[in-house]
Amino acid sequence: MSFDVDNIRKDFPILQREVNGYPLVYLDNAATSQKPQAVIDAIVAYYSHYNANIHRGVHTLSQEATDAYEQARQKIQQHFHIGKPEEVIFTSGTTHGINLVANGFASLLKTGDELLVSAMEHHSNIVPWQMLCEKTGATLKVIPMNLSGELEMDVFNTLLTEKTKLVFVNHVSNALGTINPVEEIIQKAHAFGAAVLVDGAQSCAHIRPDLTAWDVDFFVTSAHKMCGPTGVGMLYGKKEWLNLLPPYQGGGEMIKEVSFEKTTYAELPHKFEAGTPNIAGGIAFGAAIDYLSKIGFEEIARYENELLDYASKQLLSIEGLKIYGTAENKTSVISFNIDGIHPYDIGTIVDKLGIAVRTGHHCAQPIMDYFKIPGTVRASFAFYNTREEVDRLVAAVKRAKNMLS
Ligand code: 7TS
Repeated sequence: MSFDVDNIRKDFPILQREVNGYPLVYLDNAATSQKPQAVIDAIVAYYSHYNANIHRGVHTLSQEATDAYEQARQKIQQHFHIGKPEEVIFTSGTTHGINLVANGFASLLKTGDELLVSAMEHHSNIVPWQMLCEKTGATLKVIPMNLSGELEMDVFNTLLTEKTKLVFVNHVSNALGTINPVEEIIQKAHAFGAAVLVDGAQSCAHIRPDLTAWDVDFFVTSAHKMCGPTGVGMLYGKKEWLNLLPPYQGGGEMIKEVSFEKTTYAELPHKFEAGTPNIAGGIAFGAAIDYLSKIGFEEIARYENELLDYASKQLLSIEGLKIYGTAENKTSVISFNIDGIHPYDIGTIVDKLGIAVRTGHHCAQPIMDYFKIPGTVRASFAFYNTREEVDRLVAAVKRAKNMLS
């Protein structure tokens, strides 16, 4: 299928709407992507035709719902190149997946152990590990970055020691767009016997990773970043790790047998899936993967890279505008500020012109501290955005600058 953005846009009902009297320009895709009709239809079909709880009923509806949910697990398995379906754990999203792993490591760490985190993480890949360090006496060390927003890999090499037990890093930074060299990080960490968790929340809409080839220990992501619904995501863990970690939550579905004297836990993946899950969400996650796969991740990357180049050049033509995150390898995220103007003021004015961007620290305060700024304006592009929308953004930012300076 050749890439036809006008046709693709027809798949997204929300792109037809107006905001403040202007056609919507949605450039907050890093916060959450918009949903194609196929994903919306999958949710409606579940609730309209086969709504039932899964894994527990002999009745037809329950079997249909279970089949659809398990098919979605298989789609996720195939999409991310995962060896076994039971290595795919449904979660409520990236944050849930990271907390599950961090909680599991509480019984495996001791004082003196070291954990490495990158300088460009979302708070959800920092705070759970800080909580883990408080519980266990382990120490958190930071892999620094340079002014382009690239990790300092030579410092990473010196931080890695026999004491390093875990390394966690995002595949793509939500605030800078940097694509991190995760395969190199995994290889080097493994040489010291450390496990690696990759946060794929920001990469999943742009890159199809091969988790088996990476040999990564854990990978987490959220469906809503890749055209799926909110409230559902996935954790991949190597089977040996998932068997070693204790359950995160206790309840129905995650047990083999329960008595007041002793409870035994279910096999993977159910050991980590206590309670009734987001069934419609899981099924629609599968529909989102089908939808993106039909367009093709190579086509998506090619188109978004062109859009990124064009938008970067156009924005840099505005005097006083500075882009944060200029890594050679980056996705279609542009964080910027204009001299002397608060990002919030720019965001508010462009919204009046129908353009959605995010402003602030983007839940990545250490990055803002590094650049000594309170926040940025962030325009994050998806494959359904257009050059005309970039032009609308640039014109709106110019107007905001004139009004505010
Ligand atoms: N990790 C990264 C790299 C993220 O970008 C986000 C969300 C998360 C984790 C958390 O994902 P959740 O689905 O569990 O909430 N990032 C953003 C953002 O950039 N703007 O809004 C949410």
